[in-house]
Amino acid sequence: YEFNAAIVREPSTSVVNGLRADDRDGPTYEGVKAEHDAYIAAMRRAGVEVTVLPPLEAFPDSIFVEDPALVFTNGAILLRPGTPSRVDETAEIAPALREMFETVLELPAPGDADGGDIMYTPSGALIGLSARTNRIGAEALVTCIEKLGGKARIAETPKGVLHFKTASSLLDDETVIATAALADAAVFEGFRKIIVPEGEEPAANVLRVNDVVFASAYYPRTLDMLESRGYKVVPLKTVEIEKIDAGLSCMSLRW
Ligand code: CIR
Repeated sequence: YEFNAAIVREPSTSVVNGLRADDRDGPTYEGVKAEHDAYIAAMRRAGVEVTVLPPLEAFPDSIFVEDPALVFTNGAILLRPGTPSRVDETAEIAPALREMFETVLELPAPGDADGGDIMYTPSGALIGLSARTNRIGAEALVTCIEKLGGKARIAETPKGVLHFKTASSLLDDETVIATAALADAAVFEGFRKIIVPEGEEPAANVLRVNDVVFASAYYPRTLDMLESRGYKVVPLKTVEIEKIDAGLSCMSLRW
């Protein structure tokens, strides 16, 4: 969670058609744009140099750059998003990554993996299986991460969660925040676990950036809990992006 650099992508006006699990109303472009602008400003205040990529009208979900790639300080991995409308986002982000990283690996076909399912921890990456990340993809990804000199292991996640990190996030070297359902799933053995209060499940997607924690502004009990444990919280608006199943980690690639 110590980052110097990040990549984000401007939302396109097509973001109003972003994927969502149920057919509730989509967000407005202006609403998403305002939340995204505030997110970039918070990143910069936290000491991160942010590269902003241009919007892609053909890809409504392309603002969520976390999903088509994975980055480490010594290289990047181009992923294969596990939903048809997002597969070609990888080719769109590849040129920027090739410019910034000397080593860029590619997740081989036929497996799928979304970056939203990968959590970095001090002992290696945790890859959560989900509707977007299948076992073949996860196993191939372990090999790619090892080629970059890292470690990774695969974790089962409960059904009904879009991404592993929709329901859990790393807060510091020893601590994760998670929904009760995921915390019970035993993937976080050895970690101190902070469980989000019932009714505030989306609050489990926070983003630790250097000495602050970005958290959704709408879950007061979670914000209190984080503050009372000594975390410096930066509350950010997420109403619009939550309408398309997204949270704070999804909007950047960080290293
Ligand atoms: C999708 O369904 O792919 C987008 N509407 C939301 C992606 C959220 N990304 C993430 O959790 N890493």
